[in-house]
Amino acid sequence: MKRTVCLCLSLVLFLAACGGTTGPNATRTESRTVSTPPAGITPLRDLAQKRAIFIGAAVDYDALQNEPQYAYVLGSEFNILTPENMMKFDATEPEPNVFNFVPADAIVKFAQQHHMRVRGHTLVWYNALPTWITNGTFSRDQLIAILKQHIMTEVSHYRSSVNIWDVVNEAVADDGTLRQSIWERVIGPNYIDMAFSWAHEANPQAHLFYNDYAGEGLGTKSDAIYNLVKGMRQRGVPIYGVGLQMHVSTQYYPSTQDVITNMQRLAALGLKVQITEMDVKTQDDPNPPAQRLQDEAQIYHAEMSACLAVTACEAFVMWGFTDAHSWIPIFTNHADAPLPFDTNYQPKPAFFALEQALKEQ
Ligand code: 9MR
Repeated sequence: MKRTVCLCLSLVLFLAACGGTTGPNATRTESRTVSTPPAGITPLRDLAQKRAIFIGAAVDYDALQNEPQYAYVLGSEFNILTPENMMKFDATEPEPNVFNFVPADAIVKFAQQHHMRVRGHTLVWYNALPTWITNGTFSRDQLIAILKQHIMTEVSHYRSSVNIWDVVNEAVADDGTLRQSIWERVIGPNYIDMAFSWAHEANPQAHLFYNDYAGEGLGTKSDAIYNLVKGMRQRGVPIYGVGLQMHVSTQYYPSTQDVITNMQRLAALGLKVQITEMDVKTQDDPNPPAQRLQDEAQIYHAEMSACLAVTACEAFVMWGFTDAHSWIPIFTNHADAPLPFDTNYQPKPAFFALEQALKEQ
């Protein structure tokens, strides 16, 4: 890591010596091309700290292992991270009662070395399940025992290192009904309350979140999520907050005001909120590429501004940080540029929009 930093600094100095810059803005952009953050530019994490929020990204384990620049930018710019896949059920309990925390431990160690918080993601989801679960034929009591043991083991393993958990992920369907899943079908709707109770039992200090997408602004799904967590609060379930994923596109995104209104009604229930998985799909934008990046930047600015406007919004986390590593091109089978750094780790307009929003009072 030290070598990378030295190399980057030398390149910055070399560029400066070559007179490769022509003004204050150019200096900033040129410097950013070779390294982030160059001397004199405030990292996003420092700007975020001044505004009393965390800023972060989901972490691709392979990229973290294999790309020094990935690790360097992640550790320099952000103060919270989410393992993108390595804490999911299929990764952590691939066989019954056989747990594997090796990759996730490496990510947590990186976070500790860089003074970053960790969002544990995720304990109960309908997706990313091992085949022994999806192909199994378990009774209700058996599945309850399996889920309890999974949650207790994982949360206990990270008791001293992870104090934010997405306990239940995406339990609400797009029409606002409870999503059909193995958990809902075999255990019934109260699998959600049970999961939160077990996570709380394993780590009473942990901040426990319900996390979902397409419920950031106002509408049917947002109402359903609100009603779900309101019920949980009324039943005394140990829920601490709601994760608003914020997978949006330049063609559809919730307005700043709708997100603020939604965050405020959740806060009125005594809950915190975090933006947990933001990215902006640009592939359907009919505008030329340069305009797409401006559209994207404006949306990052809008959603960061919403978080900053609501005291209960604690964190702004993106689903990655570089276009070199995003789930969207893989999922859509189409090139895209959804994140604030490009594939060469250069900051895009979206990066500067986040920087600007964090600086605006
Ligand atoms: O980005 C993740 C991708 O690499 C995985 O294949 C997928 C299934 O585990 O999950 C993706 O992350 C999802 C997250 O865990 C929950 N919200 C939606 C994310 C994007 O699909």
